[in-house]
Amino acid sequence: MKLYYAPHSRAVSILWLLEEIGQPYELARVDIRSGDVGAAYRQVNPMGKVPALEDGDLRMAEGAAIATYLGDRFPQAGLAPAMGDPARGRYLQWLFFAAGCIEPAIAEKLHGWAPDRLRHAWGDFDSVIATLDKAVAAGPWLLGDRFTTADVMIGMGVHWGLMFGGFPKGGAIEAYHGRLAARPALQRALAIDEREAQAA
Ligand SMILES: N[C@@H](CCC(=O)N[C@@H](CS)C(=O)NCC(=O)O)C(=O)O
Repeated sequence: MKLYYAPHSRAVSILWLLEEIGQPYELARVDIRSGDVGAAYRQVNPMGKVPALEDGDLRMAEGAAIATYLGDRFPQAGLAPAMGDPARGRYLQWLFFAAGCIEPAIAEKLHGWAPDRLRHAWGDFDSVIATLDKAVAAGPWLLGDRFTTADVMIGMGVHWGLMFGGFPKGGAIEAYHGRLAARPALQRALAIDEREAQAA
């Protein structure tokens, strides 16, 4: 497998997931900050963005889709409730909540967009925070004792939200982040990301 990646980007969530899965993979650096990723990479992802994944003949993009694919592709890692497992419904809900609600809520905060709960698909920053707070309060993970790919995608959103997105400190969300930060796979992914950033 090959992960198309750039340091300090959304590709870090898939890097973390690959570290959780523990199967061999390689990193392919994409220079997203040069202004031109090149025609060859646009064959992989017409948006020119990272992450993208290559697995045999498959090339695919969009972090949430890649995470869903990888969770199912390696059932032995135990990171995704199987098809037909009732837990899969909630699992998918949280898997998509990261891109669908957390990301735009951070953008709302960062760019000072006027909240518009009714019209905005993510509700608003405050309702996303309240929902998240409730979801992670019991813990340790979103599905209770079961750590899943959804924790990786939500967890990366929480990581960035606490760093620069105005997420509240000192409550359930920060405690959840503390549990995530203790995972060796996340520590390895962040170390790889830092090493790659230094080498850039
Ligand atoms: N919807 C995409 C967003 C990916 C994305 O925005 N990636 C940024 C890096 S964090 C990127 O590649 N930007 C370069 C560009 O747009 O040219 C996903 O969730 O995977």
